[in-house]
Amino acid sequence: RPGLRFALVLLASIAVVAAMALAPRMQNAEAADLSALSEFDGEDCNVTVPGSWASNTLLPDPFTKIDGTRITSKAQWECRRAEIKELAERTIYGDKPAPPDSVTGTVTSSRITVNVSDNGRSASFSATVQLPSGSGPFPAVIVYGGFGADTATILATGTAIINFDPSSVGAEGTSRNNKQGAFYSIYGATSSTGILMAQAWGVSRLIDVIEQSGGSVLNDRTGVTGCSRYGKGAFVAGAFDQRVDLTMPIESGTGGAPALRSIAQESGSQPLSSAYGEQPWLGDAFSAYTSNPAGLPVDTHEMVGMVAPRGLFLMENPHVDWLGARSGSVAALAGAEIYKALGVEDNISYHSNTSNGTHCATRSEWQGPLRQSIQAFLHDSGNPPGIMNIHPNKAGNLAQWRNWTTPTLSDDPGQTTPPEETTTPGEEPTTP
Ligand code: MCU
Repeated sequence: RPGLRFALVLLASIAVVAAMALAPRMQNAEAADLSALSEFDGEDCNVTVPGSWASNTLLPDPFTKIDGTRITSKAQWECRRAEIKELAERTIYGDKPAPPDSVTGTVTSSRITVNVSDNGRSASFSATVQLPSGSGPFPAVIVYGGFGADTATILATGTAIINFDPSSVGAEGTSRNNKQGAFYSIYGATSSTGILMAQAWGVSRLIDVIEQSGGSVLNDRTGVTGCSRYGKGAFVAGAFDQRVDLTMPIESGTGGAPALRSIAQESGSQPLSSAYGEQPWLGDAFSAYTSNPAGLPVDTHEMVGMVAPRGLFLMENPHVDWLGARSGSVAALAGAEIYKALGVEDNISYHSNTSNGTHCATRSEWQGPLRQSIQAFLHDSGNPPGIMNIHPNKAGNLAQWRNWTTPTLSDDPGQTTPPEETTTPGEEPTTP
């Protein structure tokens, strides 16, 4: 039956050709899918930081790359995010080292232990676990510090709590040249990385151990929250680890979510120099910007954007001026433009429309959106709240803070690697 054989060969060839044609598209589809696979997906992005950059009294355009061109596709956000990460580490928070040589540990129903080695040094820390009722494995929310987070509501959603003492990884109360905690045991007491980033590194190592545990107690869905100084920490942890599915900073104030340029102009808010001096929260390099936030190449709306497309629920207190809630709304509104451009507008929520002015109080107004966020991002159930509920007394005006527009980003890759131009060094390009 040569006719049949010919038909089969023809069909097979069509299949092969079709597969070859589809292959790059499938890769592009993966690139366009911005969901997190690792702590940081932009490792291959080749970021070159310039020696200097223009001063800008407005919030920098999140969509303009270091080379001055604007991104045009959603897939390009990954490498733009890598630029933002690098610039933010250099100027605001200090460096977050690449994943360590070795991380081991255990997850039980009451405790997570973490042992880390990197560059020949090692350190350990642990966190306690509280399980909800029901049978696991459960998603978990890492709660920084011991106050301000509504742990009862979190547990009631069938979500575990990991009580994280951030001082075990990056301690408060030290001088900048004698920083303490597990991070500094490995990277040195004079590391220029601030304690917020050190603590964020600790969160990443907890997630490493949860991932390795294979879902015996906890599954791989993780959120992070905390109030006040611990809200600053939660914000940084969520921005700098793409495995965090839901980031929920509460009343984080200066050094947390509020836009730094706006803080400098918001009356009564904690001044940049105060936040820099009170604790080694920010990196040592931030000293150059406490009186000159316009000199920063990035601002916190771009850390908000680093969290995108993942879940983010920012909570703020409009009754205590020190907390800079107006600047918090500025960062949320500007950051929400990044969520919009990526087509995931509902994945960011903001709420400052509270009645009780007590700092870090448990607030009934936050219960509903908290529950809904956890259900959506940690249990794959229902839709996120997608709210921007800003207290009128502390409502920032985005138009006053930007001179850029929000692009419509395509689903196509903005830049493709030209296929025929690969040559081995020393060889002439071959014509096919
Ligand atoms: C909002 O976070 C801080 C604030 O930055 C400090 O100036 C103040 O002393 O404490 C706040 C806090 O953590 O309160 C619990």
